[in-house]
Amino acid sequence: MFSRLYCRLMSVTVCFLLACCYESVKSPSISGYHSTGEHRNLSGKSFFENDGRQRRSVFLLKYNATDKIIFQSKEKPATNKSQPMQRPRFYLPRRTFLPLDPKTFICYDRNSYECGNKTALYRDRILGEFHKSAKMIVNEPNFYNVDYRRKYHSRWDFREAMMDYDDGSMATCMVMKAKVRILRKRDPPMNKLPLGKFFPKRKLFKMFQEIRSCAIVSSAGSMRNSRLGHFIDLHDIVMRFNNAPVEGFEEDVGTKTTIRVVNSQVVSKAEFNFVNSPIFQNITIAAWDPGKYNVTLKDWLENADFNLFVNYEKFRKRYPKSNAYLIDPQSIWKLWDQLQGFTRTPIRCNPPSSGFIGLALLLPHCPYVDFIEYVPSTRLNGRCHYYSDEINSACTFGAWHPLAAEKLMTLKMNVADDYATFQNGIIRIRRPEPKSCS
Ligand code: NCC
Repeated sequence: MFSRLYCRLMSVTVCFLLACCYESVKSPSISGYHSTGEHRNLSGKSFFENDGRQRRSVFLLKYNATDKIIFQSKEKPATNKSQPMQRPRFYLPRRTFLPLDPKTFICYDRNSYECGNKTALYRDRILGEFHKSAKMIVNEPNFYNVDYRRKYHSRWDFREAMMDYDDGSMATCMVMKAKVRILRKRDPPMNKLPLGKFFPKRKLFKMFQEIRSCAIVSSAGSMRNSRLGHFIDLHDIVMRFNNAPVEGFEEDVGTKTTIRVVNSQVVSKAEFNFVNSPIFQNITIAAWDPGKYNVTLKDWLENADFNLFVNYEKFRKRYPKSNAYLIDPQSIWKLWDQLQGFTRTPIRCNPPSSGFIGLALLLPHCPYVDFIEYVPSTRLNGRCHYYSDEINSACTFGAWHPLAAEKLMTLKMNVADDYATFQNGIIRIRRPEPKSCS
């Protein structure tokens, strides 16, 4: 078994090195950044190889901006001020302090020793905060009736042991294995129910002949002043969340929107104006609601967390050509299972955030995904969103969703180097080869 594993590790390493050579020879840098410098952090390790993996700058890429299918919406902030704002059902504690002063870690010369050390120190502080936050669960109610039993059999023990040596592909495969998906017309019981008639016939992203790259734009406050708009727009698919606007923030968040992942509060609450707001039109919509853990789709239809079905039907009636889908709630909990399986301590018994669900939905369609400001860069500013003035660091470090665990797992999958991750705010996740996940 070990010799097979050794062979697999060797082949993965060889492929990775070949891919590195290929890209660095073929691909011009679009920003002038290069990641050839060898730096050591304070513990003496190269910070490009801090967990045994060689990582690269995400800017060493060749972009071909031609023949893209671009979906643009005229986006205005999607909150209808005339509608009373409903308080969220779930309490999100407000944390107005930042656990660290990110400004002291900002640096620009990625090849300098000093910048390398600053970035490595920042990385260690952020990881520390995520670990702390991931462990902060005390007597939380099990609202979703999560009944997860960790399977302590020999295979599991072996898998746990292997996680220590994981090069990231195990984490990525686990996310892929959740098979987060949209519900289709033919899925029972939808094939027999009126709701199923409203589902689009087309498969997700059917209109794309080829997808070469995807970007996910988190709604985090640290998107502000990122100036990553152009970088984001160069991707074939751009995913955004909920009612996060583009208008007025183009330089930082880009102009292109292909898909929005929206939670059931946004679909159902009048203040978000889901059916009428232009922000949700002429793009793909993937709406989700968790229902309860381990229930049938029939039960979900009767007991959704927020009743998104009424507005979903209205939306589909009004825009019959729209690509508006519902995400299979069972697949969302499978993703939660994978996240818990990956994390050694118990995670929050609440569904994953839209960000993590979006990643799991998108990854099977893209050779790689650039996730922007999901892991906060040194631009971290305490704001909850880039488009609001609310100060709440709990939005970044987690308070209700198992956000800290999600971000730690995502960091494990990351192939971008520390400078790209913690100074530029970009992590990159490559879709694994199907064979490597078997
Ligand atoms: O805030 P939200 O998330 O819409 O953000 C979308 C995704 O961006 C990532 N994010 C956001 C802020 C931040 N500081 N750091 C981040 O990493 C997360 O991955 C997040 O998923 C949601 O996940 O759907 C959520 O939606 C909001 C809210 O419903 C909508 O914004 C509409 O107002 C939830 N807040 C409340 O319900 C009060 C939030 O918990 C999760």
